[in-house]
Amino acid sequence: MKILISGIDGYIGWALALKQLSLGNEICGIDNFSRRKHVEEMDSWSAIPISSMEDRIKNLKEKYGEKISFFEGDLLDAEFTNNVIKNFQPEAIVHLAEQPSAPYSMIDQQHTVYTQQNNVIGTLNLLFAIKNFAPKAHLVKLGTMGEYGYEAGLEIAEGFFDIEFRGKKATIPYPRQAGSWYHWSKVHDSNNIMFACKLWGISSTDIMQGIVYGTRTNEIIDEKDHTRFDFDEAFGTAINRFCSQAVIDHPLTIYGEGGQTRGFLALVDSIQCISILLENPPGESEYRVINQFDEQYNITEVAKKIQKIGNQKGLDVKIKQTVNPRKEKEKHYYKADHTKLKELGFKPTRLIDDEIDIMLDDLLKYRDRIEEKKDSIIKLLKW
Ligand code: USQ
Repeated sequence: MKILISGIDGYIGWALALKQLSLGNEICGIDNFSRRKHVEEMDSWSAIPISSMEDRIKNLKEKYGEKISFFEGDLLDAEFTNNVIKNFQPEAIVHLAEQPSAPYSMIDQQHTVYTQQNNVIGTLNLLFAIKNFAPKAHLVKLGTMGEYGYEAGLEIAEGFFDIEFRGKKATIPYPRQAGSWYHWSKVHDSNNIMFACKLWGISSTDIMQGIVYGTRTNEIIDEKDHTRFDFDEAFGTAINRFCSQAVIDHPLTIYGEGGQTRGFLALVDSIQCISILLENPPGESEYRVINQFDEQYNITEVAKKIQKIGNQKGLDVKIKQTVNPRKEKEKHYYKADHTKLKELGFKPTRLIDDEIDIMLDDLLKYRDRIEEKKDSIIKLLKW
């Protein structure tokens, strides 16, 4: 299969490229390196060092020859986007090229406008390019479980749900109640993609993904294969941040009471899920929504697991509740359907405890790098 990965330089993009190449598929990657720049803006870096794209591609070409190509560019540049799709003629496009941080989107007006413009307009340009130059391509788009939000107090359906209102029945999209400007950008994307499928007959899978964590996949073996791993306040997500904090004896930063519940998925299984979705595309004109996560925990439960496993390794892991910088419910009901991937054959391969164990071992090797940038752990980014 010919697969275009937008955002190939990111945490998931790089790991996915390695997997798909190992399966014999042909990969074209695009990226504007915004993630590297934004993490630098937070005075931070990836805990695990990653090479330049030039070196990454050089290494891959030695193994996979012409099956890998890369173009630097921005989806906001419609001409660039059109040319890539026209010339490569992908059968599938995995769209990961978005600004992914909720805290970053909340910094100020400029960061909010940037996030929504980058994400929403970039996706629109991609949709037009697909319509005009590769109308049969399957668009796999990374959305987030955060699109549904955590306020409803109801079970969350997988995309669509049945409703009866004043005597009439209908199947409609499950309501979205996002909690940050970033999460809203994904909601706007979802609406635009759903409409494009209806309007132009595009087929798309919109993935509502939970929090992804971990340092490894089956293809990440040598140091040169590693994907990035962030721990700063904006770009590090809860588990990855906590593990980084644990290895430098920084107290784990629980916001508020730590009662917020999330769905979690190991990186290796996120890559497995995306691969399954690529192999099982939806029908023509179909807009398919997938809820993609495995286990579910609240933030305190996650911190306690890391404390226990860290202490078994001789670390002295402390937990410290801080004032919650976010506007979010401290505790909430959380039950979300996630059956479609299992029906397609998804079998989780990692449990959270095993993965935390591996992550701590990997991160201990880079303790000095985390220590050097530890001021980026708390930047006081408020909602
Ligand atoms: N939290 C802490 N301490 C920290 C960091 C976070 O207590 O040091 C809490 C937050 O208050 C929040 C929860 O942990 O209640 C999750 O925060 P997060 O930063 O790990 O995740 P979030 O902002 O939701 O965003 C991340 C990714 C985003 C993805 C989303 C999936 O950055 O790209 O869309 O996870 S989900 O959460 O399922 O919407």
